[in-house]
Amino acid sequence: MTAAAMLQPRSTGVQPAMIVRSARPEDREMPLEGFLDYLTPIGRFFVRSHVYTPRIDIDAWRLTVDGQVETPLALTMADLRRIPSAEIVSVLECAGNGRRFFEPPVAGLQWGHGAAGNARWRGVRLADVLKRAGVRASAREILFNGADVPIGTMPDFQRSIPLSKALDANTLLAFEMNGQALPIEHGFPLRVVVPGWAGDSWIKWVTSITLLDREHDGFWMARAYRRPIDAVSPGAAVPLERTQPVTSLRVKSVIATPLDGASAPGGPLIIRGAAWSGDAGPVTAVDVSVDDGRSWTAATLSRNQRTDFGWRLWEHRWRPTGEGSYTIRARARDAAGSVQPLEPQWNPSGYLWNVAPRVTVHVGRALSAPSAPPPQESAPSERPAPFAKTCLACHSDDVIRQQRLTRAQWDAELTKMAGWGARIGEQDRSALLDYLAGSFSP
Ligand SMILES: Nc1nc2c(c(=O)[nH]1)N[C@H]1C(S)=C(S)[C@@H](COP(=O)(O)O)O[C@H]1N2
Ligand SMILES: [Mo]
Repeated sequence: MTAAAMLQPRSTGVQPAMIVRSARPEDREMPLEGFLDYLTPIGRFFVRSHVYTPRIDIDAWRLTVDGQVETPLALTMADLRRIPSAEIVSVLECAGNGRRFFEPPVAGLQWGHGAAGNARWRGVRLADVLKRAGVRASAREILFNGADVPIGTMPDFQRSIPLSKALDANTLLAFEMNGQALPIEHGFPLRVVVPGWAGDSWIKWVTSITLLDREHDGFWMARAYRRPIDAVSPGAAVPLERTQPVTSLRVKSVIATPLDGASAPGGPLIIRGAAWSGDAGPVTAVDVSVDDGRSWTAATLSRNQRTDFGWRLWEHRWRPTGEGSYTIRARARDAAGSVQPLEPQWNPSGYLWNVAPRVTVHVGRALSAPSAPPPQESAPSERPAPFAKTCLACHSDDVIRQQRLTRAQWDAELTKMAGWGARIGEQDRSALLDYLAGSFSP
């Protein structure tokens, strides 16, 4: 092993407490108790990778900067380390966090609340790197690409952000997370940090930056990570031209404890969680209701955690007035005055869930009904023969088993996968569709 190879951090490995949404590629969710930590430990930080984690040869690694610049650059890590560094605490949250709560269900990783974490990021300001290259007047958007390689004929994961966000002093090219070298799952050796914006803009393993005179028109900008411009009735289709790219996160709180369905013996109870916003941070207040939203009381926010983009822990001490079931809700407010909604705003890709969380607790002796058993995964019928070679060649089956889709939605998924290189014969296709629609339905 060369010295350089030793520099590459080992994988932190799957922590037993993580919820594995997909084993291959790696997609792991933080359990709810993670919202009790101010800084999320790396081993508990969610992972969202569209494709397999790449291998990085740090000796050969370069960051290129080209396109609408005066001087194209090819920087080594040593070059970057000579630029004065900056540090910021920021939430990283996947646009699809909370997708499993949308009704009717939508396709995609069925994240609960935990595709979010709060970390201290250190790196160089993107603006400082762009300044060295010389931004031409024609530059409008900054396109990032990473070292990960698409599976099959899937489009390469590339995203662009507007020049104004790229020049913001908070936007970094980070090489450290919580004081350690960036772990490989989180983008070693360098990732984009776009505080306030959803995770899809935070490109990992970044190797190239291209200045464009317009928004990038690749699949991941033009077809994915887009949200409706107008309100949508649940389940309705939205034409692409009535959508816009996902950018800022929205004001949000999550209840870490008590857990939904928990029983409490009576006496004082502490309700705790975390709250954050996007470009409109910091969070300025969290209100808690113990009567399902009829009345609200201000929770206590941690005083030394008021940053623009990090989350704030909050707590509310509560003494139940008697035995029975109580429905607890929390609702955050940000510096712009936006308040967490009480009702969902459904959208076809299940993005930006930020509904005021709701948990029910049973206080007192076991008089109250025991909590409902967790929903059973429907028993899958027998897998058709082509399943293994068509589906499991590229990804594990966990990503399929978590879906709850109609036949039409499964049909659309098969079309998408065929477009990404899955070879599905006509006969195999109907067998697969019968199996998927029969086994994993809403
Ligand atoms: N190169 C690359 N960057 C990427 C991704 C990816 O698949 N490839 N996933 C993005 C998405 S959708 C999210 S939510 C975040 C997740 O970052 P994490 O795995 O460090 O939590 O990385 C983003 N950056
Ligand atoms: Mo994401």
